[in-house]
Amino acid sequence: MKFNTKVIHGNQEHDPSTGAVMPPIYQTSTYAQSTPGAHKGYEYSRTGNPTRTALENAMASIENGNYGLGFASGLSAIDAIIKLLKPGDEVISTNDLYGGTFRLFTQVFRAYGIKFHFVGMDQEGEIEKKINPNTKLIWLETPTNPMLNIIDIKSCSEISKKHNLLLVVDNTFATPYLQRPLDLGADIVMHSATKYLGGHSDVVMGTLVVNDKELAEKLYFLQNASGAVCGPMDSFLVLRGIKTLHVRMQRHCENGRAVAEYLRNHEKIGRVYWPGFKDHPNHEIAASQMNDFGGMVSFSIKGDDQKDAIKVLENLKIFTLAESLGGVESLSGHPASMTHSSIPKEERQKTGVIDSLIRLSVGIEDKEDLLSDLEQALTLV
Ligand code: P1T
Repeated sequence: MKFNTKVIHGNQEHDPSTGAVMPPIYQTSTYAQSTPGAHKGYEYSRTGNPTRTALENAMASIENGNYGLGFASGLSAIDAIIKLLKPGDEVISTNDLYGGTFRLFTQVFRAYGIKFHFVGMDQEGEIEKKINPNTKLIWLETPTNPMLNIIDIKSCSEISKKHNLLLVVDNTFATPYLQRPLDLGADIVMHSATKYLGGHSDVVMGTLVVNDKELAEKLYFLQNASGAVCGPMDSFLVLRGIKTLHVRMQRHCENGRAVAEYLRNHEKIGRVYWPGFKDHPNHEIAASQMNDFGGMVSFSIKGDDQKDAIKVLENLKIFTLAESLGGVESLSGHPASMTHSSIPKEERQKTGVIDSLIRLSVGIEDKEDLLSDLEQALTLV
């Protein structure tokens, strides 16, 4: 089955009892048993819920994996992964990543004795420098949030296999429409389903997909034991979102390209970060592991004055200034004070997240309106 068919039909069945084409929202916490232990596959909705199962199966299908898991948020999905580790274990993570992931690693799990190394994985050889007998896991986002760095998943998977490490790819920015990390050798693919998968800025959710049965069982155990599961309504909304993922992503990519090119040719713009540019440092890797370049674009205004960036953000009209990304509507953000404020300034600046950086999640509106909106805001600086 091809991807565009999978998003609509992959691992999905009509409801067996009524033929309902979309799975019902099983808004129930528990399930009747005829005698203790005799049930129809569901006992309690933290452990399992049919609407969540439908979402988990659909996720596994579109990521080309065997097992899907749904969580209450992207961060709770990450939390479950790190709970696979024990005190003394070490993680090598990309140094440009979502601020909330950095906060979870450094302000929660460090206190439990897990050590995190942050390295520039877009440069060859950086991972190996940190590998030692305690290393257990490699964590990466590609493209990264917010600098749009590209990391070679296949070469990371060669390193992880050689050293018997788990390779986790946060695929939130790319989505399985553009990139399927399990096919490239990753062990776990993680999503903030809040973003492109849900696609309508109306739900918070996280998902994991894996191939290995034993790994899946460990994660199912943690999902149930810690209990940060997604509810049936949220599962339904993300399942509905997935069905249009391919058409939305096509337009996100088209509009993302138009915005990136417009900004690059604008006299007031300093730097534009978008992996589709031929001179992006890892453009060739992006072109080989992704089907297109996505709808996320970051940029700075010439002179790098934070006041100019704030002025532009305050004056955009179609781009809404808000946290998050991946919805049908265009959003703008100021990573330094919003999504990445939990990363200390000196750490942020090392990776390019300067105070004048603007991040855009380019939506699926008419691109001429988006460009006019940018134009009118940029005339003010
Ligand atoms: O917000 P939540 O669903 O818990 O997902 C966390 C998360 C994980 N990974 C990546 C790459 C993310 O971008 C996020 C959330 N990011 C934002 C809210 C943001 O605006 O960047």
